[in-house]
Amino acid sequence: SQNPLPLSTSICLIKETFDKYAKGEGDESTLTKGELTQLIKKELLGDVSRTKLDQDGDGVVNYMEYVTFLTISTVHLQGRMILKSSLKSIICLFI
Ligand SMILES: [Ca+2]
Repeated sequence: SQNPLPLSTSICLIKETFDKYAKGEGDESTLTKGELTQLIKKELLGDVSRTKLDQDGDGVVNYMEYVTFLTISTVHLQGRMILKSSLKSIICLFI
């Protein structure tokens, strides 16, 4: 079958999105505050706090921090999906 696997595609998209913004300025393996602001503004819904993403507080967001945040978001979706809430409100609930 030539049909792309939805979950595989989504996982690739998560990495591609990180890389797309991380290569903007400075270290290509981390998101600076500026890059992160752009990513949040263009790719995520809701008022996502940068400080929650930067868990070790070193001023940049590495891939692990980014994936951890998305994982928490995904887990949180499970309990909220029935309510048909927008992703925006879901993200806002736990940050
Ligand atoms: Ca960090």
